[in-house]
Amino acid sequence: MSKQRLTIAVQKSGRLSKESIKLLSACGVKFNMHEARLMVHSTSHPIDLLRVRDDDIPGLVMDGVVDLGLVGENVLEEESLEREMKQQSNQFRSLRRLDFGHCRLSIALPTEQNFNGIADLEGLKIATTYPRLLERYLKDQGVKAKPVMLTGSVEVAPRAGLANAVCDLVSTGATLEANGLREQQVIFRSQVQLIQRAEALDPSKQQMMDKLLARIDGVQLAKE
Ligand code: PRT
Ligand code: ZN
Repeated sequence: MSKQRLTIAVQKSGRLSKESIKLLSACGVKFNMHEARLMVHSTSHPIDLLRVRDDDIPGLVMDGVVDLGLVGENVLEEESLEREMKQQSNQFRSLRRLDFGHCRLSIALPTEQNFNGIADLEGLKIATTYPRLLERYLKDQGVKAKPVMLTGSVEVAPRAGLANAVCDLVSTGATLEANGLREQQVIFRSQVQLIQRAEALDPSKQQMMDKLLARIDGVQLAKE
């Protein structure tokens, strides 16, 4: 990777991809997108995009492999907690919260199940892709429940007999409803953040960075 080019990790394909590219385009950063490519060079600025799974973005920034990343706070905080536990580096700079990718991480139970408060979770198995965020919440609440890690199809876990409840991302609530679940408790609210690696950028990259940030602020302001 060239030292002089700013590298930005973005989600390759998923809910954040389009908005991430749209934001950079609105900043005047042009790309010739090739769907299959991992690395895309800007044709207008010394900027390279690294297109990866969203789960890999925080680690790439925390390890200083890329300069910047656009990622949901749910994934960012989960990775940060995971690394803290493993005593791995989890340092990064939070530059901006951006106005997309809004969602919440919520605990949901089968609709027919009585729920009078968090204490009712005691002893339950809760399926989730975010075990660290869930563990932190349960600990804060003083409730003993068991996170069951699933990387997908979390919402079918109760019906499949894998868990009693779920802790999953929600935006409209339609998915929970379609699976006979009712949202009971929001544990984390998320939107996309622009993050930077902890180690300082060299001056030419920092200059590019300052310009980009000023344009992002302009774009965000114009949206309001
Ligand atoms: O392949 P890769 O790992 O990159 O993608 P992914 O499948 O892990 O993630 P993706 O593209 O689904 O989501 C990327 C990010 O978008 C998440 O990490 C969140 O920060 C953000 N986001 C915003 C959401 C949602 N809204 C969302 N609704 N991510 C997931 N969902 C899912 C949720 O898991 C559930 O299955 O949508 C369903 C619920 O939606 P509603 O509208 O029915 O409530
Ligand atoms: Zn993912």
